[in-house]
Amino acid sequence: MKVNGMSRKAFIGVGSNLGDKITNCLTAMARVDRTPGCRISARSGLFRTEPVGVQGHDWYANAVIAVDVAIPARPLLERLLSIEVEMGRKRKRKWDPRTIDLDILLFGQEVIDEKDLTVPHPLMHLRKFVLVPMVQLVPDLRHPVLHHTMKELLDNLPGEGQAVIPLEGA
Ligand code: A4P
Ligand code: MG
Repeated sequence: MKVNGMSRKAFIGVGSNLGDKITNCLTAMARVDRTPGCRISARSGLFRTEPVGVQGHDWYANAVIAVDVAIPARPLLERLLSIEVEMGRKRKRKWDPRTIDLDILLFGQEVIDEKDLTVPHPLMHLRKFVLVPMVQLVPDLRHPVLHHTMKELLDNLPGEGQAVIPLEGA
C-alpha cells in the first residue's frame, strides 16, 4: 500500500524498560516503518525517563515517532500489538516491565473511545515522557480534545518530578 497524499499523521509512543532498552525502541521503530501503509516521517530523540505511576521499576527509554498512515487506527493498533508480541513482550500485570510498549498517542485529529482503543491516549497530556518528545516534533500541534498545543500541555505540568533526560547522540 502506498502512503500518499491521502495519508494522515499518527504519533506513536515507544517505550522499553527491560533488556537493551535503546535497541528495543529502535527495532520497534524499524518494524513500524516496514508495516504496509505506515512510513515514519520523523522521530524524536531518545530519552531516559523516570517511571511514572509505578514504584521500584527500572527507568525507561522513551521516544515518539510521527508516522504517515494510510490504514485505519484499528489495524494499526493490531500491528503494534503484534510487534510487541514478536519482540517477546509477555503481558502479565498491567504496567509490568516490558521489552516494548507501543501506544497510539494521536491519530490525525480522530477521537476514538472504544473498549480497547482510546485515542488520544488518555494519559498523554499528563506525561512528560510523552510531551517532551512531542514538543520536539510538533510544539504547536493541538490536542484534538483538550485543544491546547503540545507546548502548552507540557508547560502546564508541575516543574518537579518525572525526570526526562536526553540520551546523548540518540
Ligand atoms: N489500548 C487502548 N488505547 C490504546 C492506544 N491509544 N494505544 C489498549 C495502544 N493501546 C491502546 O495495553 C493494554 C491495552 O490498551 C492494549 O491491548 C490496547 O487494546 P498494554 O500495553 O497491554 O498495557 P500497559 O502498557 O501495561 O497499559 P497501558 O494502559 O498501555 O499503560 P501505558 O499507558 O502504556 O503506561 N513511565 C515511563 N517513564 N515511561 C513509560 O513508557 N509506561 C507506562 C505504561 C507506565 N509508566 C511509564 C511508562
Ligand atoms: Mg501500552
